[in-house]
Amino acid sequence: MKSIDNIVSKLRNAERIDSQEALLLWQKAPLWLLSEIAVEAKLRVSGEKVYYNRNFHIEPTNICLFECQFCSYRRKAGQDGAWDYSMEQVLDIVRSRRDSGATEIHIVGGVNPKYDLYYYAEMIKAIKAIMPQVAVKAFTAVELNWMISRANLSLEQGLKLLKEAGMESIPGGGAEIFAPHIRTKICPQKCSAEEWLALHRVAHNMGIDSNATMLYGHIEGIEERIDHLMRIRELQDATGGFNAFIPLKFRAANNSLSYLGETSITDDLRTLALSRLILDNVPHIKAYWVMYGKTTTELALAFGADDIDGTIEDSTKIYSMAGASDTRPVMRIDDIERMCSAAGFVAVERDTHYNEVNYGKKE
Ligand code: V47
Ligand code: SF4
Repeated sequence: MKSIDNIVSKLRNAERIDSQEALLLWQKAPLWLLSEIAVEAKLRVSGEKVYYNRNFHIEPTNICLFECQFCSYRRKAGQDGAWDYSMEQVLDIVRSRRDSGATEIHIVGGVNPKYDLYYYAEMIKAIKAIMPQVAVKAFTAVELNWMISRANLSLEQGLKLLKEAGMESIPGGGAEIFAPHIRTKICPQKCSAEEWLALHRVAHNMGIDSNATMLYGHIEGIEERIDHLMRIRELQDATGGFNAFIPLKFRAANNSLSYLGETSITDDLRTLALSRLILDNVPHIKAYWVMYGKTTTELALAFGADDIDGTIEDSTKIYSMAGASDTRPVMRIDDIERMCSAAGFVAVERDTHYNEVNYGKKE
């Protein structure tokens, strides 16, 4: 068996590690060592930069047919706490933020049978008519899979329709954990891992880039996390279409898995480092500040993260309903800059596709 020293020296030489090596690294490497080699890997990719964007979310509805065990956000139609915005209400949100400087709108919601692919294509078109310069990053592969198959279209046909409407990118949600024995327990109605990966593969081949996530800290073990990361790495080798990977910490309030509690910050940091070290072909590792909270996000920058997501402008409820500390998530740009510089990095504004945005900055 390989020693931990061999594995660390491979990583220091930017060589790829396999599943067994990743497992040994997880079991044997102390936290400080993971921090050191993950930051070395981050520096090779993005130097001293840490990226953020100006964005807001639209969550058109939380009414959902599915019953994912970890979800604190879904409601049945008519249930207390359910919402279902009309097209005009969605467009009012966009109008009210027209001058916010946002470069991205992130749209996700429940799987609500009231709406179909054609309705969402119209929604994207109407949003783009109000904010033509904004990139629409919309719908998880689970939502897309559901609406495209319900329209009896192929993945290519469905994605083409949305792309022509103005969808530029796909967020990373719905991946959860790919291993079927865990996936069928925590989100039995969601599309399979193979279907999630197939949708991203087709999107990438059509020039639609995307992100990938992993929901960890519930009933999965380290083997399933490593398997998940390996499957993302394999698809990325084939397409190169993932911009960022986002480990999502299970937040335990108000859902059917609340009895599990939450994993430790040490586990969060080790998972970030492991993600950076396994995913040698995914350029950006995102520490989603809304989910971690601001304190852990600052620490995440010492474990290989080079992106913290965006300003958010108090526009998402998924995490506040699951117990995240910021019940009204907003991050000011000077706070982002302070956080990055405190961790020894430089905050850089980016767009959805990781082009740097320099407007409004002094040369
Ligand atoms: O797929 C739901 C997760 C995801 C809980 O692509 C939960 O830039 C933790 O994917 N505890 C949706 N996680 C959010 C998402 C995302 C977020 C930010 C940026 C991007 C991006 C994508 O939220 C779901 C699920 O994995 N989730 N409930 C919970 N209780
Ligand atoms: Fe529905 Fe998404 Fe919640 Fe699952 S995670 S129950 S698909 S809203």
